[in-house]
Formats: sequence, structure tokens, C-alpha cells
Amino acid sequence: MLLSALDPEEVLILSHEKIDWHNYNLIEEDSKRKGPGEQGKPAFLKTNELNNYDGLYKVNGFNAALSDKIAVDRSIPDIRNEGCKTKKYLKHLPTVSVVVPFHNEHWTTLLRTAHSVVKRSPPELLKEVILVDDASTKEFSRKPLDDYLSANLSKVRAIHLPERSGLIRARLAGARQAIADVLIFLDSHTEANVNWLPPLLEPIAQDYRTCVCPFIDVIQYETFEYRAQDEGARGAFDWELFYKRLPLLPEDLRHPTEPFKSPVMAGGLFAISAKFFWELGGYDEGLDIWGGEQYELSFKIWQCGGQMYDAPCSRVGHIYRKYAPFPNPGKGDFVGRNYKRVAEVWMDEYAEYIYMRRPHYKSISPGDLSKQKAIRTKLKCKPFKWFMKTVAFDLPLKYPPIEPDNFGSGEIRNVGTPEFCVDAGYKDRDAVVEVAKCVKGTSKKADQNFTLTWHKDIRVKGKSLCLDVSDPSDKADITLFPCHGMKGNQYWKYDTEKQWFLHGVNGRCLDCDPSKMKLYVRDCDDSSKTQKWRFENVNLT
Ligand code: UD2
Ligand code: MN
Repeated sequence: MLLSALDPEEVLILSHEKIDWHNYNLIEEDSKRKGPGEQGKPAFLKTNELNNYDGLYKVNGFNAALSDKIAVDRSIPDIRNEGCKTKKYLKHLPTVSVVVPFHNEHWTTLLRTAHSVVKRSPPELLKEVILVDDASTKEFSRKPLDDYLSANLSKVRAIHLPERSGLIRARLAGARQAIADVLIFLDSHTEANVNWLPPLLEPIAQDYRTCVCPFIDVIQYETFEYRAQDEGARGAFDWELFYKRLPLLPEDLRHPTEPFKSPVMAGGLFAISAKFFWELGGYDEGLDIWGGEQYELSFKIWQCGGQMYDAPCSRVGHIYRKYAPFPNPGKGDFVGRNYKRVAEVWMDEYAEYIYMRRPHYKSISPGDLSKQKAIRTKLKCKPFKWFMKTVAFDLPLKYPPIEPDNFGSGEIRNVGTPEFCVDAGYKDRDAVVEVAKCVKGTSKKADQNFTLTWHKDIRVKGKSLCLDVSDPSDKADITLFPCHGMKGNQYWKYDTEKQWFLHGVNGRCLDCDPSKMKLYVRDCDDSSKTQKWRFENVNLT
């Protein structure tokens, strides 16, 4: 089809010429930087720098004292797929307004977000960065921030909301002021990586009804180390509306530098044309504080004629906090209410799957939904069933409607050396799990309480961390990893007869070497005593 035959509004492409958008001077300068946290290396505080450590940790949920030691414009490693480094993108790309909502974000992590965007965006594409201050109470958030921005970052400005609006209405407030073709939303503790913009913008230039997400890398909350979270996955959810990930499809794996379709976004980091965003009515303004908006927008995009991609060549780091430091602003179960609004407007009969898992949502009043339903009618959006069959076709539907009992719980005690138990040591994700002296019946505290759930994973009691084995070698370590409920590396079975904990589809056995406090999996051996374990409570029904 001739370009001129199309409605000019539908086409943001001015020519098909492609260019190399890399800023090689910047890459060169960054490669020479040295100092704490440079090149995304893990950094540490010295013993004489620990004064503010606890206080700042508590209010931020990450090591904010360390953040203050790291340059706000630090270098981070270019961990893109090699193919991305030679990829060219359209010469004519749409312009960008970056919108960053924040409530009480720490000063240096907020500034690092702004600096990384300005530093790693081609100036001709970046029109502005709008920091939307959602009624922060930290004193630097107003005048000192405004003064810093006007002195140091001319393209960045802050708008200050008079009252706490929550991240959804804060994003809307920023988006309403944005002047560029494309809106990019970021969280306030992120770092944009090398050449992040062109891969986000090209698919939008080719079709404005497209939303594109970058790969989200991990900025470790304790050391600020910058690393990948995985090699990419399609976004999804379970029927309690926890964000989950589905595997890439074979065709996605064949083209590791090409954007691939993703059913839902993680939420915080994405690019969308302003035109399409507003055609969709923006976000539902009835969504309060935090949560659910990622589903609302994703369902809306797909069901109402758009599409959503993840772009492997665009990477942005994000601090996944150790814990959420914010107290509930006196609004009750706002997450439940948000979920109910999204389920009622977009999920049709599938909403029932959620209510089966979360019966109390039935009695939550979602408030007025007429405006959202009118958008759905006006845009002739497709039913949720279409989304499930066409976009999220591999999302498991058969979660049991009511959670079955756990298979077992309590301490996991070794039979060969019965004074030793599996012990999670109050450690956090990625830590290696060991054995320790069993402490049951004594007053000593220990982290020796586990449940083998109906998901067939072993969870540390009271945490959403699971025993995870990713290493196929002999005596492979067992590490703690957020439970994903998708079996794989977290799949365990208990053989009551042999007293084995079997891991994975190949069924290797949980085993230990108490003399070294080591816990691992290895091939099962009928004669081994250290492979036999007693679970405190086993549910045989
Ligand atoms: C994830 C998303 C986040 C959002 C959330 C669900 C990523 C990396 N993050 O949780 O963007 O989609 O799921 O809603 O995908 N904020 C305000 N006002 C508030 C609360 C938060 O402005 O009342 C800001 C906050 O400063 C941050 C952003 O909203 O910039 C997201 O909040 P978060 O970082 O606590 O959310 P996160 O990453 O746990
Ligand atoms: Mn965040």
C-alpha cells in the first residue's frame, strides 16, 4: 500500500530510512568511570558510613544511605543481547514526554531516574521529563527539588499535587501536561540503559495503537548492583491478580532482538502514543493509590484494538524494594477495590475465577463504573474471552477455585542425622539455604518452618519465598526465590514411603552434609540416610 493512501494521522513514519542511534561518545565516557556503584557493580558502605543506614532503610525499603554514595549519573553495564548493539532504527521517530510519579521517593534515587533519562536519550527525541510529586512529605520534594532541576536539568520539571492522589491519578496528572507524541511512564527509582528509546518508539511509529515495554532489570536493593532479571518472558497474572510471567513462544526465541507480544505489562515502565492513551480514556480515575492499573490498561489495549510488546533491546533498571515502607493512607483495602473495578469492567465471566479465590471481593463496592463501561461500549472492545483465547492462550485457567490444603508443613528434619533441619536462616531472595541444628521445643528462634503447598512448592512460612534449584549439576545449591507457582525450578514432591523430597521433573533428592551445614539436591540413592527427611505434619488426605 502507498503511504499516501493511508490516513496521515495513522502514520507517524515519515520515511523508512534507518540509522544507528547509539551515542558512542557517551558509551566511551561511561566506560571510563570509576567509583562506588559505577558500571553497576555492587557497592557497600564502610563501617563509619552506617550512621543513617537503618533510618533510611526503614522509610525507603532499600539501602538509601548507599544510594547517596553513588553518583546520580552513574554508568551501568550494557547487558543487551549482542544483536541489539548493531541494530538500526527508523531515522524519524516520535518525540517523548517521560512521566514519573513519586510519593516520598528518596532524593538520590529520584534524581538518578531523571539523570539517566536525560543522559541516555537523544536530545531531539526527549521533549521533557515530568516528575509528579504525589503530595510527598519529605522536605526536599518541593523547593529544593525545583531549584535542583532548574539549575541542573533543564528538561526536567516537577509538578506538585496538593493532596495524595495515588500513582494512577498522579500519572494522569503528568500525562495531561505532556506535550510530546509518546508518553513514557517510569517508576521513581529506575535507571534507563544504553539506547533505550529507539526500540520503544519504533513499533509505535509503525502503528500508533501499540504499547511497548522495556525489559526491566534489577537494581539490587542492598548493593545497587545492576543485573538482568531473566532473558525475557510474557507478562501475565494468576487468579488472585498477582503478576506472573509466561514463557516466550518459539518464534520469540528465534528473534531475540525483536519485540514480542506480551499479554500484560508489569505496570510501571512503558511507552504508549498519547493519542492512543487518550482514545482509551487514559486510566480509570477511580483506581486509588496503587495496584490494578497495569491490568486495566493491558486489557484495554488488547481488547480495544491495540497491541502490546516487550522490546528486548530497551532495558531499564528498577529497584524492587525489600518491603513497601508506606503505611496505608487510611483507605482500607484499596488494592481489592481497584481489582474489583478492573474485573467488573473488563473480565466478564472470568471475574468469577477471582471471586472464587478472593470471596470477600464480592462484598467490596467498586463505586461508579459507568464511565469505564461506556468507554468499552464506545470503542467496541472485544470480550475478555477473546483476550484469553488469543493473547493469553497459555495462561492456566485450571487454578482450583478454592485453594486445597497444603500437603505438609512444619520443620523438615533429616532422618540420618536427626538433629539437623532445613533452615532458611531468615535470609532473603537469592540466598543459599542450609541445614542447621533443629531448634524445635527450645526457646531459640529459627527459620525452620515450611509448607509444601498445593502449588507443589516449598514455601518459607510467612514469606513468599520458595526453595528453588536452578542448577542441574551434582550437589546443586538450593536458593530462596519469590514463589511463582509455576512448578519448574520450584517443583517438589514428598514420597511418604521413601521419605524423599523429590525436586523437579527429573526427581532429584533433597540431601545434606551436616558437617559442612550444606543442603543440596543430587541423584536419589536408596541406601542414603541423609536423603531421608521427616516432615513435621503430613497431610495424607
Ligand atoms: C509495580 C509497578 C508499579 C505499579 C504497581 C501497581 C513496576 C516496576 N512497578 O509496583 O509501577 O504498576 O506495580 O500499581 O512495574 N507512587 C505514587 N503515589 C502513591 C504510591 C506510589 O506516586 O500513592 C509512585 C512511587 O513513588 C513509584 C510508583 O508510584 O514511582 C510505583 O510505586 P511502587 O514503586 O511502590 O510500585 P512497585 O514497583 O512495587
Ligand atoms: Mn517501583
